[in-house]
Amino acid sequence: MAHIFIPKRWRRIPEREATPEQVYWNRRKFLAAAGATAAFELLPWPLKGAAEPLAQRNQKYKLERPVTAEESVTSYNNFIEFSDQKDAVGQLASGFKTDPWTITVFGLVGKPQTLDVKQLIRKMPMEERLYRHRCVEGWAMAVPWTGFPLAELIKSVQPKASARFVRFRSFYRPDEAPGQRKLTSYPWPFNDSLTLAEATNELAFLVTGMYGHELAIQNGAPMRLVAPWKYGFKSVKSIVGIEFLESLPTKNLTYWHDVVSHEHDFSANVDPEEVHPRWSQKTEKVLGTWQVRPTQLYNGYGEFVAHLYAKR
Ligand SMILES: Nc1nc2c(c(=O)[nH]1)N[C@H]1C(S)=C(S)[C@@H](COP(=O)(O)O)O[C@H]1N2
Ligand SMILES: [Mo]
Repeated sequence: MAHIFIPKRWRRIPEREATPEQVYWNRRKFLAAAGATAAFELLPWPLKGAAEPLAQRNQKYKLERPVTAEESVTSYNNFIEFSDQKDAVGQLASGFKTDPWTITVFGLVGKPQTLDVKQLIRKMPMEERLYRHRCVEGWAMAVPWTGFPLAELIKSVQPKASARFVRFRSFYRPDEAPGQRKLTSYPWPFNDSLTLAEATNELAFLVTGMYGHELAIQNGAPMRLVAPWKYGFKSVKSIVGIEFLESLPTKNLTYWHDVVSHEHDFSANVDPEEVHPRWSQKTEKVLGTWQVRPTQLYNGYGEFVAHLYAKR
């Protein structure tokens, strides 16, 4: 049997205090189920360094299609801070430092703060969800993301009554991100926003892992938003700022809206009937297999979000 190494710090303090509740219970479950076969797995994430905490899959969010091969999800990326060539992003992002990483929460909140991502992960209730993802360009995928509900973070910073929008901001590090040096006409940094009602919807997920391990840099490490009922560009990667606002700003509101405002409205909900000037949204192609499927209104998440919109 593997030797179990327990760091001194963990021996001195009671287990309940030493680990966040979630990790504690997951560890108990793991111990009961597997015995102490993989001692490494028993340590909470920050001590392991690489792997995610033992997040349970939330069975509420179901797919009607197979999970996309991870290899496809990490080799075909929109992340223009690095490149506007999807197959070049992975390589160009590979040396990008995502640790240490802090996220500043500011604007109309009772508790503005700067959070260390690793500490945040230990505090939040981590879970795995299988979500569909649909890019406005017409490709789609299905991914097991690990993360926690955005609503949990929002609750903890106590938005003021006047807060109505939440804006997410990505990094600006042109020395390390070649796209930010080359694509100079774009409105850096990458921003996108949700209404507070959308942001506190149960589907809005802050993601720190995929396929049972840490998030790949090209997919938005160390933490990204995933709003699966909206076109992918709303799901800001590598977030450094979360701002609570009373009204919509006219600039840096939403990245693709700023760039091509006639093509994208603010809400950017997946909609097969959307009239896109350059292509139809009626169908989508599945990454990897390139199978063609009908696009679903709200990307199939109407039961969770349709009430937010008067339209249909
Ligand atoms: N910071 C940042 N976030 C971003 C983007 C980007 O270029 N920069 N692209 C968006 C777009 S258009 C899509 S479709 C998704 C792609 O996510 P994926 O590479 O994990 O599939 O990320 C979104 N988030
Ligand atoms: Mo996209």
